[in-house]
Amino acid sequence: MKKAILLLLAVGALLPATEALAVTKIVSINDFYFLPRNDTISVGDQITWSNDSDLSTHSTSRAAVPGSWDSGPLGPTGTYTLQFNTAGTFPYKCNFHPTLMTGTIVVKQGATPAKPSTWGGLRKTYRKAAPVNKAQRK
Ligand SMILES: [Cu+2]
Repeated sequence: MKKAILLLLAVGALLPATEALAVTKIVSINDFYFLPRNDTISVGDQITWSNDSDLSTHSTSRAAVPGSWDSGPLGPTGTYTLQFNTAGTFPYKCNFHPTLMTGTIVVKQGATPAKPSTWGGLRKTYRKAAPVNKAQRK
């Protein structure tokens, strides 16, 4: 028993003491709106956009801002995940419906230490996108 406790203490000493867990929030893409439209997260957190519409192809994009993100076409069930490592306000839109579909991610300085990045503090993960049927584009 004493050995087990000592072993746990030794393992605990090797782990980082104050590393906060990153959170992943979901932004649902519906037919012609993002839900929630505006969201606030902490540095190091992730957003996963999920196309929950039945038929339409959408996207999440800040393509006009160099070094920012563009999911490309996301068909129904398609998702796109991005980790935000820099505090700031990030407005974005759907490239297919730019006047109807806009949203904003506000990233606040949190407990999670910022990780260095060579491209604007963003790290993207392309997970899955359903095949795009051009006839479905509106
Ligand atoms: Cu759209």
